[in-house]
Amino acid sequence: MEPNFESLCNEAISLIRQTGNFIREERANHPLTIETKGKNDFVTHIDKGSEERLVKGLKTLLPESGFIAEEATSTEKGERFNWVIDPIDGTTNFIHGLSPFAISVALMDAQEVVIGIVYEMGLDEMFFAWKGSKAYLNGKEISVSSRPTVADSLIATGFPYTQYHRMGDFMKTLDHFMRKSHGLRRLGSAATDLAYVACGRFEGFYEYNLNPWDVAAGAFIVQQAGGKNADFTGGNNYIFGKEIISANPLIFDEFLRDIKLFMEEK
Ligand code: 2AM
Ligand code: CA
Ligand code: CA
Ligand code: CA
Repeated sequence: MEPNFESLCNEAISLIRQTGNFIREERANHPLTIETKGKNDFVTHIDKGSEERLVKGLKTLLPESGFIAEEATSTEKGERFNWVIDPIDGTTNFIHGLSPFAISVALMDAQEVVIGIVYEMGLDEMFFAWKGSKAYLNGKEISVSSRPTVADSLIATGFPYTQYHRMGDFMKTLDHFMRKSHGLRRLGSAATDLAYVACGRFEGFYEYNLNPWDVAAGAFIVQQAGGKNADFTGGNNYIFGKEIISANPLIFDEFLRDIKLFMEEK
């Protein structure tokens, strides 16, 4: 039977709220256990606890589904449906007691995203959309901004953790947008950056070396809010392709041209 994506989205939202409560409780009442996965790559016992709760609950909601989850507490793959989960996006912020950080959950039907949910916990903001819907923030419809040029735009990005050979080119984009745009921001949670493009707080966002769980939900919400996503060549390999630009449709072409100028791999 074909799942109803609207009710599945609503059920996933209540599960995510419960998981958010677990994260808050655990953070307030217990010391944080921090492990290092690599240089500047951290995971806490709460990331894992959050993911285990999400996996268990989402499996109950859709028994035939599998998972692509950052902490790999389940690596089971679904034939058709897979949940793409980041149990805490912005762990470095979370460790330092700083906002934003978010739970990010997407449902993929083969290669297509059909549900996207980003719950930013600092401001208690639930961003979501499902296939065929508008995009919503705490139940109210949202849309991307209508600022027409990069010069008018607030642009978000993230700093590279690896692929340092691309760092020089990336630094040039910072220099470029610092001069050209309204301003540049680095919040530390890619899922939140995308949610903020969806509701018009940012006009554009770009980052390289992100993983599917960082972007799948947020990029889908941007799309349903009237925005556009691409990889740095302008193609549609932005979920698994480790490069994403996301923007309102008015600045999109100009923004992509600017990024290509510096970031297109030679
Ligand atoms: P995380 O907190 O789930 O790891 C910020 O630029 C983004 O980069 C966040 O979405 C963050 O997700 C991700 N990030 C943080 N550390 C990272 C690392 N070492 N490698 C790749 N991505 C990372
Ligand atoms: Ca991580
Ligand atoms: Ca992440
Ligand atoms: Ca994470």
